[in-house]
Order: sequence, then structure tokens, then C-alpha cells
Amino acid sequence: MKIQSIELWSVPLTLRSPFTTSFGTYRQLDRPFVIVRTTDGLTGIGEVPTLSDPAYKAECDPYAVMTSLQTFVVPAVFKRQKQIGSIGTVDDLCSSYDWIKGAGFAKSGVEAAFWDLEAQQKQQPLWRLWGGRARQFPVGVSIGGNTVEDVLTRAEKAVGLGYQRLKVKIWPGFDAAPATALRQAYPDILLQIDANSAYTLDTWTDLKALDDLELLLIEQPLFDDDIVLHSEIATQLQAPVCLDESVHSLRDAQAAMHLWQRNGILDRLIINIKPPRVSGFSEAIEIANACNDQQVRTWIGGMLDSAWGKAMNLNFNGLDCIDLPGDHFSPGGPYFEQDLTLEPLSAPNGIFTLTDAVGSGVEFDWKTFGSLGTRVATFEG
Ligand code: OSB
Ligand code: MG
Repeated sequence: MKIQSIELWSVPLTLRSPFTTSFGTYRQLDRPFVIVRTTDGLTGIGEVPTLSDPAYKAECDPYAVMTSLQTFVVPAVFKRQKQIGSIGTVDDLCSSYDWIKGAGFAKSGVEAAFWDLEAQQKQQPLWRLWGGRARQFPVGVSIGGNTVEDVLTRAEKAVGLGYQRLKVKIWPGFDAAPATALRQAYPDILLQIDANSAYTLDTWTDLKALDDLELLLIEQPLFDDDIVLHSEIATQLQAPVCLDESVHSLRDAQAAMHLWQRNGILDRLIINIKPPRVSGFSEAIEIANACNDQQVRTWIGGMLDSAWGKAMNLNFNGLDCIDLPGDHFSPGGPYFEQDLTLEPLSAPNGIFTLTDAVGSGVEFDWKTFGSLGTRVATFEG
């Protein structure tokens, strides 16, 4: 594959309803997109699902991502192409920028565009390139409300649309109330909570009060960069502890497995795999397989991605080793006022079915992309 150009775009997407987490409320998100054009006329599209600021994690904001892409990542790819003539595989691509520490979100956008290109070149769906199958699987939703009433309204919509797994955002002072209300309203639903690292060593014990709600998991209660302390508090909670923010790589996932194993609770470790948080799909697939080898359950997290990003993640769920429903849909219809695929994604009765369509399985809406977005930079080989 010979790259002709790489364009960086910024696309503002407006949420249909605000999304609240322990670290803030989002209404509009500026999304970097990486558009890779090859000399033989193919175009690959990679979304970087940034949030507005680095409150979720370092380098998950559009400013850091654009700076990394423009200054280091994209130049490294062209430098490698100059050295070896072409970027034949995703491995070639990743090795061109492996030396850059961090910048996982930025790298994941370039990698996503390359997978899209490879799928077109081989005329295959992404799930097949990734060793999956045309699976049917249940999907979940994430509820980012800021009052119990708001949470219940969103949940009611989600359950009405057939979704069978609910995740609710919590924080100190807003945990038992929303979780208990959801459990009372839906006694049999798969229910999980996500703290986005809002608790400390003084406050995490509040979560023990939720242990009789039969939670599927408790996601990232402690610090965004911590694995060790999570492995310690996990011994004192009945619900499995799920890591999100603190897993950046296969090595981090292995470290977590080591610690949970040492504490004799490996069956209570769950890992949320988000491709952009781990630099892209190739690392994400390695994590999924490594967890599966040790019977550690995994699921695919979202970042309020556009339908383009969600479609790619749904292909990743084609891997048999992904165990639990992912954050692939919003609770009440589409996330955004204007989205970036021609057809909206749909999961009748909460079940998504992968097809044989080439690439992500959906058509990118170039018209909406062009009307909302701005081209920030163009690099040529
Ligand atoms: O921790 O999973 C998270 C959204 C923004 C930041 C962090 C998270 C989330 C979600 C989004 O829960 C879920 C989705 O994309 O559907
Ligand atoms: Mg999370």
C-alpha cells in the first residue's frame, strides 16, 4: 500500500442529549478524523473519538491528538514509507511510530484508517480480517444522566428499544441511589456501574453498599492510572472490578491478570477494551485474546463515537473471545444530531448482526462530513 496523502480533519458533533460522567458533562465534541488516500485510489477513514478535555485520560482531547498527529505520528509514517517504499501492512504502520511514547488516541486514528484500506483492498469485512465471524450478539448502552429521574428516563428508553444491558455513570454521592433505582425498575437486567476514577482510598468503601444489587461489574472506581490498588479493593467487593482507564496496552492487561491471580480473584477481573485507549485495533485484539486465554472476561467500550467509529467497534465484537455486551449504542436513538453514516446503525431487540459487507459494513456520509468538518492539515508522501 502506497500512501499518497494523509488529511487531518476536525468535525464538531452535537449530542442529542448531554452526557454526564463523574468528570463532567459533554454537549458537543470536536472529532479529529484521519483520511488516508493511496496511490491506487483508495480512501481509508479513521475517527479519533476524543472528548473535549483530558478529564477522562491524558491525551484523549482533540488538542493533544492533533498536535501528536501533526508533529510526530504522521511524519513518522511518511518517513518509514520513504525508507521502505510502501507501508504494506498494519504492522509496518505501527512499527513506524512505536517509538513515540503515549499518543494512543492519535495512533489509533491512523491505524483505523489503515484497517479500512486493508479491508477494501482485500474486499473483506473488518471482522474477517480480525479473525472473527459474522456473529450475532447483544449490545449494551451507557447512561450518562445527572439525576435519578434522568437516569430512569434514559433507561426506560433503552429498555423500550430492547437493550438488555445497562451501564450507569456514578460518582461519590450519586451511586447507591441511581443503581438501586435501576435494579428496582429492572430486576433481571444486566446492570453495571462506571465511576470513571471518581473514588479514593477513603471513599471507595461506599461501593460496598451496592454489593447486594447483583452488579455485573464495577468499572474503574479508583485512579485513572492505577492497577495495583484496584487489585487490592477487588478482594473486598463481591462484584467483579472492571478496568477501563488504566489499561493502555497488552502489558497493562497482563499486569492486571497477574495481580488478580496473585490475590486469588482472577475470576473477578473484567477488562473494558477500548481500541483508541490501547493505540488501536491490533493491540485491542491481542488483549482480547490474552484475556480469553486466562478466562478473563472482556467487552468493548465506547467513547461516544460517531456511527463510523461504532461500526468499526461492532466488527471487533465479531471475535468469539469477546464475552460481554459492549457500549455500542446510545440509550435513546442516535447519539448525535447529525451522524456520519448514510444509514443509522440498528440492533433490533438489542441484538446486532454482522454482515458480509466490505470494511466497516456501513457507508460513510461524505456530504455531512464535508459540511460539518474542516480540513486542518494535509501531508503528502
Ligand atoms: O468510561 O466508558 C467510559 C463516555 C465518555 C467517556 C468515558 C466513557 C464513556 C461512555 C460512553 O460510557 C459509552 C458509549 O460510547 O456508548
Ligand atoms: Mg469507563
